[in-house]
Amino acid sequence: MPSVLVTREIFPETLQRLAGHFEVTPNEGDQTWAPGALARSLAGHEGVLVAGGERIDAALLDANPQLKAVCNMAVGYNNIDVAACTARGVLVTNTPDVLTETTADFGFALMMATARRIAEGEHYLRAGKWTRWSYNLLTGSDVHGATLGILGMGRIGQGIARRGALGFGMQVIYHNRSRLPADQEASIQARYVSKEELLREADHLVLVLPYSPASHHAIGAAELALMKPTATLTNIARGGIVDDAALAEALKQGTIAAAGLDVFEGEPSVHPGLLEVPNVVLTPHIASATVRTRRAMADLAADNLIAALTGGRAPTPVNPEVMA
Ligand code: 8YV
Repeated sequence: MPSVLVTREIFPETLQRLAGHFEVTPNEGDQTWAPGALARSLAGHEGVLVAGGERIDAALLDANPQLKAVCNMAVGYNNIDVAACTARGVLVTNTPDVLTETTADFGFALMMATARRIAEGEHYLRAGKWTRWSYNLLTGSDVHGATLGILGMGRIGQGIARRGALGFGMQVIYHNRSRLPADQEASIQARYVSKEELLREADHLVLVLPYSPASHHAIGAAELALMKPTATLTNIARGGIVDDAALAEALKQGTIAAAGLDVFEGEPSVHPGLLEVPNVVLTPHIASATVRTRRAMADLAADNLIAALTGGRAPTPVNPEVMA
């Protein structure tokens, strides 16, 4: 029986299912991995279910030449050196589609919470500061009818665009590495613009692009300076796409009005400047976190692992050339 490691605590049902095919080493007690510990613990395992974004790099692969499959329980796979895996014949899989609508719901919710100052309102009330009605208490900016800017127009970006255009009458503009075909643009009523126009025109800018060296600090001080002082920025993509220090400063100076962040550079640590400013809604990387979606992600990661190591075809490969 092949043997596999699961990097984080996951649904017991998923572990049971895997145990029908493999010798399974779970992460008992959901321990975090010290540097180098994962590479050592992978000794003897042919597969790994990467549940918490753990880093799989060339050094880890070199230390584990027996490894055949790396199955990420996430759609994003910037934690995995895919080229190094491919060069060594290691299959990489991810969990696309099953989380698209849930993540788009969350992106929209975080954008709304940011625009309408919902978290600030809750803190204000809990702190006992609410003593009277006031015409300008926590006034935010409208979402309906506003211009929604989307940077990155994959499946989740399109889900957010659809919500904005069809549900809230927003004008949707987007920028992406490649432009969508005209019929797809029409179906989500989105207009392609340059990155500069996106930054200048958006009332609410949502980041939904994958992280790569090319998208590192795609939003920094210069980009924030182009945005409207009334604009909001929402990041549900990856930390590292935003320069968090520059964003904290921009929020402090009023360069933009507010931000909603589900992902951070160096998470779970959060830049102290972001913790100090009131005009930011902070959530702990939970955009895909509904029970149904997390189950679907775990099921799909398990489907991939089982297929990869038992002679089947993995349903959602990242480097399908390895299966040829
Ligand atoms: C994961 C995510 O839960 O799918 C992604 O890319 O960001 C989340 O849904 C997270 O990456 C942990 O694996």
